[in-house]
Amino acid sequence: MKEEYSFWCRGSPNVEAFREQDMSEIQMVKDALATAKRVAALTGAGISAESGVPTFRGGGGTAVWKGMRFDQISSSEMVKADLPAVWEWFDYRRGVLRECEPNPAHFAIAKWQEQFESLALVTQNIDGLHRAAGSRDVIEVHGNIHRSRCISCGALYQMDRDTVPHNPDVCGCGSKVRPDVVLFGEMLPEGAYEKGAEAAASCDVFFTIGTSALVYPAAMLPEIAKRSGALLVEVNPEETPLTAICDASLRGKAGEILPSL
Ligand code: BJW
Ligand code: ZN
Repeated sequence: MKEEYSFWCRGSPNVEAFREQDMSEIQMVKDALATAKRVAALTGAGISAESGVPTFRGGGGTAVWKGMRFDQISSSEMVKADLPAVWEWFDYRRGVLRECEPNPAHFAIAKWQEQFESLALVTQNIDGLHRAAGSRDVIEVHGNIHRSRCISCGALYQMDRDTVPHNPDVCGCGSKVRPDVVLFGEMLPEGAYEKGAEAAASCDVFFTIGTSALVYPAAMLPEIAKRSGALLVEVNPEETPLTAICDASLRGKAGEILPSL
């Protein structure tokens, strides 16, 4: 299975435990969390890396599926041109996900909802691992891999995680179904971005965790939070375009850093 996914991004290698500089930044974040009432987080593929879910980018590479870059196959054009190939790619990933469980980062965030007056969790991930860890009201801006949608009437079908390959393949209306995920060139689910933007504009602390912050409009949320006066904290082994505006950049794995906060 693995060899078909020729670049298997698994986070940055050689990430040492927290550097000395991180310790003072960690303390700053802990102090902020001690008084914070409203916390918001944007998560990306990196938060699931320690669960065994491959990322798209990072470690200097880009994910490729059977010789095709992921952004080619995860595109609205490909749904029109070759829906079976799109399903093959998503069914493959649903097969990988059957073996994956939430990691300490997902559980740490799930605990935050009991700790703060409000917690808004916006995820770009389609893997469902936040919910599996106990997070409620997760704002899934890029959809969910375990749901499919009729290309004609829009009917939704929920699949359990063991249903691989997908089922059904055809809607009751006779049209094909496709994965209910947001591909390049497609609109986000109605209201999802707006909810995230509202949370970003009104929180005390905003975390951007395990995301390369390259994909819009999700990457605008940390910028909104910063402009609105939140403390902006990045958790990522690598720098991102957001690093320059972050108040704290905690370099390391989310599964190690988040529980330590
Ligand atoms: C760790 C770690 C560990 C590793 N711990 N960290 C404005 C400017 C330019 C372009 C645009 C723009 N607005 C819109 C666009 C176009 C486009 C876009 O953003 N393009 C850019 C790439 C240039 N956006 C869209 O098309 C969006 N739609 C839209 O805007 O609609 C309006 C519209 C419609 C029509 C015409 C015009 C406008 C939709 C975007 C949908 C993205 N979908 C995907 C695929 C989903 C399905 C699938 O899974 O296949 O979503 S793309 C892919 O990237 C996926 C992810 O959710 C998304 C973000 O990736 P993420 O989560 O950041 O992961 P990685 O892999 O990039 O990064 C992992 C990070 O983790 C790395 O930094 C590692 O270092 C780190 N890491 N281990 C912590 N242990
Ligand atoms: Zn239908």
